Amino acid sequence: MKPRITPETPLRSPSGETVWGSDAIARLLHALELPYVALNPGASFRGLHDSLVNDVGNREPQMLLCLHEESAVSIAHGYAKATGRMMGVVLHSNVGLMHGTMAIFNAWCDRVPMLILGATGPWDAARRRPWIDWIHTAADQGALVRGYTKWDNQPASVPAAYDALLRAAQMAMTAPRGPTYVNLDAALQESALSHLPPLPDPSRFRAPEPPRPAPELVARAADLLSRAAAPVILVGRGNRTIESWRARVALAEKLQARAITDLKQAAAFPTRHPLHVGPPGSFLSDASARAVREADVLLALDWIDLAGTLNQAYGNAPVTAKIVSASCDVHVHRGFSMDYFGLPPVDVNLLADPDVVVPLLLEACRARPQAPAGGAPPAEDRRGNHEVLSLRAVADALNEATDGVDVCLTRLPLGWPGECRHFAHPLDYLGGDGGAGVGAGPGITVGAALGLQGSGRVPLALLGDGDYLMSVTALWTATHYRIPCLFVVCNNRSFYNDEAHQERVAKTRGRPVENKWIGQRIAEPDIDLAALAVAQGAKGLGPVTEPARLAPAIAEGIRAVQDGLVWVIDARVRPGYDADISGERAARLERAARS
Ligand SMILES: Cc1ncc(C[n+]2csc(CCOP(=O)(O)OP(=O)(O)O)c2C)c(N)n1
Ligand SMILES: [Mg+2]
Repeated sequence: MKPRITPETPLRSPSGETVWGSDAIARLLHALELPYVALNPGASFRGLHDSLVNDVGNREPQMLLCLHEESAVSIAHGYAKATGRMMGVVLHSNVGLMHGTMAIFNAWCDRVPMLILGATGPWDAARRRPWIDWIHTAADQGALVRGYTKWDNQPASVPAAYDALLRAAQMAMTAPRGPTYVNLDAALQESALSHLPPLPDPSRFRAPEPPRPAPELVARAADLLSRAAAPVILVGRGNRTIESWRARVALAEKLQARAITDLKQAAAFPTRHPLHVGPPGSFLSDASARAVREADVLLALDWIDLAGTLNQAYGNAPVTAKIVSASCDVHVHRGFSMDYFGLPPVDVNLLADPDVVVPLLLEACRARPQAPAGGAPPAEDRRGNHEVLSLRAVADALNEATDGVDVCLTRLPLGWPGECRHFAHPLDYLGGDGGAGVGAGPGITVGAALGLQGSGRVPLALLGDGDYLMSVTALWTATHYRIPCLFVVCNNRSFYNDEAHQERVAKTRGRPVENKWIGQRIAEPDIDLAALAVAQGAKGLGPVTEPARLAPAIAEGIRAVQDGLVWVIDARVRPGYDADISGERAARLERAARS
């Protein structure tokens, strides 16, 4: 997809004799067809900034100015979630990188590709300006993000920078995908070159085709699944193509296997399908846990935290089901964070991308004619008359307002009742933020909206007030570049998730539950969330307090987004959740299963 937003067109610059180090780097980024670079400016990359504007003309990549580096990274994250494509980010020296780190961690945990360019004051101390170049030069800047990037490098010459950028792009796009970081020395960017080192041809440095598992392993997996009495598919991370979606459905139908999905990852299987066991959540529902426990063969398609899921279903009892795993996630495990989760037992390990594996299994499996034992009841479809604006009431209003409209949910709030919204297409929902770093929602939504331009889908975020407030200035990038999207802020005027935690602690310790709001409530004064949108050129509506008023408000917002606006609705929801999101219930079930 080519950039669709109106570029800020620079005046033509006179063609001079001199070529600069950063010109060479900018031309390579152009050759890589990087569509956008999100950034907040800084002197450490003033050379590159000049080259992007004046040498390559602010086109491929086109700059997206962001008001905070965390938004810049989240925008690239959302863009990759919606399109599967990588865009760039430029972060200023150590300080810009520090601002971007949480969002980089989210992108890493979510396995999305991203080319992050960094910059440092001149490594050659003799070329540093007093004071500022010294505080903005770090001995090993990449160390700040090495634990949650696939690769980092600080090239010392233009040919080395070519190599680093090609490698960074290739590695970011090789599954399991993720962010890579190339730190560009300010002095290298600002060096005059006697000639432009010849640009390499990026088509010769592309990410490799994904590997296919050995045919004998596929045959063994297919045999296990075809002979199973109660097969279950844990449908985890998958791509956003309709072909892969259909292949998953075809496999489940051929095997008459029940399918379980999860809200941490994007829509990957139709939730209304009779084989789907729901509702999807951050943890297994009771019905899903039962299905896992009763399965004799489990097929895990890059399922996030397979060991934890087995634990929830089995407790301490031995895992009796045979397990087939299709995932290559093991290739990105690093020592810093535990996003590799517990070590699950696996009987057939297909070390490959699940969307490569599914069509192979579909071909190799024999059809199982019988219906699955105790097929899942269809997910709930009830609509209520709501007296208070609960998350369930928000879901009903959303369903009413989006009837017949193609919407892409770019974010769901904590405590979302998974049974209240169905997914029928891979772009119906983009999944969580990967690292559970609050503040990701606004940027991810703007980036996804950018990627969805021209698709006919309305980008729509339902997000917490805490999430919105942490990164609300991401909206300005959307209004400035005319990237339409709709935000429905589920405003409980609290970091409520943690009120629930304080309540649990108080109960355990016999202390007053009434104190749980202290240090949590975002009230007195209430923040005018709509005004924060208006201040940035978006339309802001609310607070909406009446349940009956929300559906018309969302419908109006959708029309506005279709007309090209950025629209925010402050929906005053009651504090409290309609789903278990703490994992405490899951842990209780696990303990019960153990005893
Ligand atoms: C960066 C970051 N800070 C703090 C937290 C801890 N935390 C988890 S959920 C949450 C509350 C988020 O508030 P909001 O988005 O309003 O959702 P609510 O809990 O009210 O439903 C907090 C503070 C976190 N996960 N990430
Ligand atoms: Mg809140």
